[in-house]
Amino acid sequence: MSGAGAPRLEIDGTGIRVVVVAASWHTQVMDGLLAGTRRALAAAGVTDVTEVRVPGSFELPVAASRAAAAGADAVVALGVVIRGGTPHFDYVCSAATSGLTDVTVRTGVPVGFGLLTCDDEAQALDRAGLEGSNEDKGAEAAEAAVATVVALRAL
Ligand code: DLZ
Repeated sequence: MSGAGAPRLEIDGTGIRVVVVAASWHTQVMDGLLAGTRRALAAAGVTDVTEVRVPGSFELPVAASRAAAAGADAVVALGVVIRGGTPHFDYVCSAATSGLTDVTVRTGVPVGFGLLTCDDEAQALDRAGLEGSNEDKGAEAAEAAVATVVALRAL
């Protein structure tokens, strides 16, 4: 999927409670995603931020679900899954994606989707918001989650 066409969001996240749930596989990429999320939340004025680490991306939905039940206004879910030689990749990606979708639709709490699903580590590093990366998916996920909280207030 191309990153071209991404919106530039102006968001005021003052007073919003955000929980960041982050997997632990692929440390360098995860460090970049987390840093991008922190930068974006700070830029949006979000000061109430809790970070929770889980083992892998498969565990993101249950953590997001608990965060929503505990009163988060928005959740940012971060993870990196790199394709290997078995179908395991597809199962983890599918479970994480459908699980996070279920959480956001069921609870009404916006979930920023910061799950990278890549063929190799180079693709992931290019999206991790690190020096030399072309994209900053951690920041994008945080901005999307906060912007959606603001958007839903109009309904
Ligand atoms: C098992 C596994 C593998 C092979 N690869 C990844 C990965 O690239 N990224 C990731 O976030 N998690 C991976 N996992 C771990 C699973 O998400 C999960 O933590 C385990 O299957 C235990 O439930």
